[in-house]
This record gives sequence, C-alpha cells and structure tokens, in this order.
Amino acid sequence: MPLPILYTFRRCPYAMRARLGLLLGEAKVEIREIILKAKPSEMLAANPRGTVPVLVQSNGQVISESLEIMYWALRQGSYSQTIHPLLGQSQSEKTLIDELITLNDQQFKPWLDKYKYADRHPEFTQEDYFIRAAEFLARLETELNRHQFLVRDSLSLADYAIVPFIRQFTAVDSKRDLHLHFPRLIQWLTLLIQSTVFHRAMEKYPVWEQGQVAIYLE
Ligand SMILES: N[C@@H](CCC(=O)N[C@@H](CS)C(=O)NCC(=O)O)C(=O)O
Repeated sequence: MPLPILYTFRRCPYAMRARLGLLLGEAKVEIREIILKAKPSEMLAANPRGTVPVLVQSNGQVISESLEIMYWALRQGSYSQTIHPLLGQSQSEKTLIDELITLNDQQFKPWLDKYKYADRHPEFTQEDYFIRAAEFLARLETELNRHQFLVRDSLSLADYAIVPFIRQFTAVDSKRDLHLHFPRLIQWLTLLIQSTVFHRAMEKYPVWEQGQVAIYLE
C-alpha cells in the first residue's frame, strides 16, 4: 500500500495545521512541498480547487480541508481504537473546540487577511482591520484566563488548529506591543511555537518534482 501523500506549502497556516495534525496523530505520510504559483498537475487532479493542504489517502480518497486532515490524523493508526488525547473529552470541550476554530476560520481569518494586506483593501484603515481582528484575540485571552490552554488546562486540537493564524497575525507588525494587551495569549503563542512538534512541522523541504525520491513527514 502506498503511503498517503500530503501536498503542502510551508508558510500556509492551513497547511501548518495539517502538518501539525499529522505529526500529532503520528500518521506516516509522504510530503510534497509545492509552490502556489506552479501547482503540480498531480495536486490539481486531486483537488481541482487548487488549495493546500491536500491529503491523498492510500485508497485514493482526497481530503482538502485542513481541519478534516487534522481529524483524520487523530483518528487513524493506533488512534482508531482509542480517543486521541487532543480531542474533546466531554461535550462541552468538543463544543468549545468547534466554536473557537469556527470563529478563527470564519471571522478572524478574513480580518487577518485584510489587516495583513490593508493596501489591497482601502475601504478601511489597517488600524480598523487590526481592531476587528483583535476581537478574536480578546476572546482567546478570556479563555486563557479561565484555563492554561484554549479549551482546558491541557492542550487540545483547538490550540494546534489556531496557533498558525495567531503567529501570522503577530508577524504582520512586530512593533505592536501585543503582549501588553494580550499577555496570556502571547505567552501561549511563545510556548506553542517553541515546541518540538511546531519545529518539526516547520521543517524545510525542497519543492517536489515528479519522479523524485519520496520524502516523509517526520
Ligand atoms: N479551507 C481550506 C483553505 C486552504 C487555503 O485557502 N489555502 C491557501 C494557502 S494558505 C491556498 O491554497 N490558496 C490557493 C492559492 O493561493 O492559489 C483549508 O482549511 O484547508
């Protein structure tokens, strides 16, 4: 059986999310780094939408949503028999995981994009976009005042699914004193991006070419 294949782009926060999930679920996959301006035809055949990440399973089935790749990874292999510790243990945990990830993807990310590329969205100022995006940061700060991590006192899927986007947000303008307004969030971010799994997820791979020797995510 061939191993599943992940098409990925190192700097894409959705692809980071998928790589984190696959590493956390200890899924064995071949990794194919792509460039968005020259997507390989093999990837486009699997996902005609042309977005990364794309996971092509051993049976040929394709998953082209980062969150679904995370869930797949945390439910395969030895975790098909047991509940992965990062998944919600109670209904209230599951609900909060879903709520925070939905807020991230549907509300925060569009504001983040406008904040990052404010020159392409002249309807409002960059400061306006910052203020709108920061509503989500305030929500996360509230959660981190309640427990050590976003959903409870231990890490969950939500922490890993959201951290690539918060990292991207803080990188837009490093001169902003975000730690003064969101001290717990910045502490949380620092802890996560310094973790071994995050470093592994950010490993640099050469751009994939047809016929090259397979490289595995590890
Ligand atoms: N909902 C998708 C979004 C993925 C996405 O938008 N990825 C961006 C890169 S960060 C992409 O591939 N954009 C297509 C392009 O730039 O050509 C997911 O969660 O995987």
